[in-house]
Amino acid sequence: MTRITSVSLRRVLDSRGNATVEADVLTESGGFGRGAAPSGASTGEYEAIELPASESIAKAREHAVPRLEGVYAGDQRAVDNALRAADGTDDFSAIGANSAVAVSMAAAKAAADVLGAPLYQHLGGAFRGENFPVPLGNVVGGGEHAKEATHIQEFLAAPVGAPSVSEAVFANAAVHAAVADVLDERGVPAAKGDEGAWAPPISDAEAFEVVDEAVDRVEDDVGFEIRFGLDMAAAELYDDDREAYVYGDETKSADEQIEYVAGLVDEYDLAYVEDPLDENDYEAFATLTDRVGDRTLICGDDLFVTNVERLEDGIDAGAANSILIKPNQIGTLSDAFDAVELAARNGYETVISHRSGETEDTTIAHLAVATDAGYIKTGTVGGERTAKLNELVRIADDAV
Ligand code: 2PG
Ligand code: MG
Repeated sequence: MTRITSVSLRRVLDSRGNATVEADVLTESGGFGRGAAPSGASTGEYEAIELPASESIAKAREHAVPRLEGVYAGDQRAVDNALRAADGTDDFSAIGANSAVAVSMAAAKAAADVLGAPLYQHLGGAFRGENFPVPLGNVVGGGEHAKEATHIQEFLAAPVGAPSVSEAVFANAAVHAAVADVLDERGVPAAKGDEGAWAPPISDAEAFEVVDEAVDRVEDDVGFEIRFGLDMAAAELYDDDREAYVYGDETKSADEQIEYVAGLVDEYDLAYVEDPLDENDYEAFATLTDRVGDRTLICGDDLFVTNVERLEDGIDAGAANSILIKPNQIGTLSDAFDAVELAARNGYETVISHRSGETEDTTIAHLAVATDAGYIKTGTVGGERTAKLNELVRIADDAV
């Protein structure tokens, strides 16, 4: 029933106005699934390769589509193996990870459609975990997502004490609104960055004050614990030639960066720190994790790129205690599941994540529930972000 009869690919807009790949998968019994690839701006050096959308579509039509017809959409490994075989490289540089991930997600949705089951059930089995992922909400940001704003890429509200996913989602939106109030009181104008976070022209030190204040206000209001965290995207700050992290006119050595981040964890009781160090420096990651990993999550994004081999190296080195999972970093849902499984077996927390360039696709909300992830990072406001957040609320309400 889930045998694939057709795969079609087209160019659609992403949230930055760039072209991205959308895939439709049809099965012989009339099952239908649609998936669209997201796109990063602060991409890791070791990610699977995204090709220009038109090129990726042309290559996938030529090499992948003929192999996919006849494969069972309900057999996700078979679909993803067909994509890998059609590509023939390790990093999807032949057909593009953007077409691969769009087809992989569309096939999963087509299979769920045939079964008449929500995607998270098809992906994760019949049992839904008791726990819903805590949404990490980007409220202030800069780096590659907004020039002239903070050096640190993302300040993320973390409503760890929220009694429900819905209250967590609304708490993050309230922190986003409170940040606007605090900035206004300080006379700071702020546009928004790529993910809808405020992108004020202030120092990182002032951003900590602003977010801390906004979180406190909302915490008082809602009556449950809200902390915050960071995505430092430090590979973008790191200058290989100078062997230093560059913050405008200032630089920090790796040791100074470790000292700086450890100090921030203690001063602000940070719940989460993503990519605090360069993607090639497992050793510095390990030093920091050893120091603060008992009280915060040290998460590898550009460090691990959802890749089991890099995660294995990280586990051996003690580099982190959590991993960011982005299906398009590796190219297929099966590969993303393998990374989740390896992480879980080794006590690593998993954080399912959007990209800065997004679409209305809601697959990651289902993926987070299906894999019982502790966290989901998918923004706070803006249609392509709320698409996922509202889907999470619907899943919790059994209304998908
Ligand atoms: C990140 C992501 C998403 P990008 O660094 O975690 O927030 O950004 O998609 O630009 O890599
Ligand atoms: Mg990141």
